[in-house]
Amino acid sequence: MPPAPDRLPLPPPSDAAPGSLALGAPLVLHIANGTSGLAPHMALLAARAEFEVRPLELMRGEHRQPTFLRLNPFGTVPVLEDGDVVIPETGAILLHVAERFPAAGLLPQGGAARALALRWTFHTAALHADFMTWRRSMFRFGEDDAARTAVQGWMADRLGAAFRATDQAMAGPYLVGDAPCVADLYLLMVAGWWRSRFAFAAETPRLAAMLTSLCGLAYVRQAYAAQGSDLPRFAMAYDLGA
Ligand SMILES: N[C@@H](CCC(=O)N[C@@H](CS)C(=O)NCC(=O)O)C(=O)O
Repeated sequence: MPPAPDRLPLPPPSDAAPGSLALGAPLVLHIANGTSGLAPHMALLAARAEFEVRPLELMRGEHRQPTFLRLNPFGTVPVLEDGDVVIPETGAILLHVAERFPAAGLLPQGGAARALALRWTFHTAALHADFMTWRRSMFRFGEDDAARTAVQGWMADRLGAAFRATDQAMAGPYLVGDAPCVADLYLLMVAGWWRSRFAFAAETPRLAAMLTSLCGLAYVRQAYAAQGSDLPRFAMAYDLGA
């Protein structure tokens, strides 16, 4: 994945009235295969939404082209277009899909369960940001092995501690009780990227069971397959030296 630009362009002026929503047109999900669009892709499939996926090639810099920067001036995928509404940011897309398709049950409707689902969604967004910092540091530090090793160690501590705490704090077989919500899908995506660096089954058995169970869902399998990504496995030991 290419490094983040040092300077970000300013957002273009918008003609839309603040807060206006023009929903109804076909949904379009902009992604780069195997990256942060995996969880939104799962959510759209779970919701049985009609949507089109438009993959970009990050290595070719397609996310830095003016047409894409008009959608997301920060130049990151995923971005969801829902009619006139353009939604960058993985967590925001997940919550939007959950609210747009309530019958899918991807977000509890209210009360403590909803608050908990929001808590886990934001918590996972923070882990996601840390993960991306680590990914970008690999480019930033280039041949500087000491710096790369230091960041890698810091990230392993940070994500490992977060996964252990999650294992302890889960309110049921899923993050928020008996059914998966968007936060579970989000966590699956991030944990899947870290699967060869953390002994999920040995260290966090409840979390590993939850992630494994998610991987049995048809819409989850379909999203990984559609993006040409291997389905992560959490019940086995990876070679953690990798
Ligand atoms: N905060 C963003 C981060 C998304 C992100 O970093 N996406 C990566 C792909 S996984 C990307 O677009 N990288 C291209 C770049 O930063 O130049 C979100 O939650 O969607």
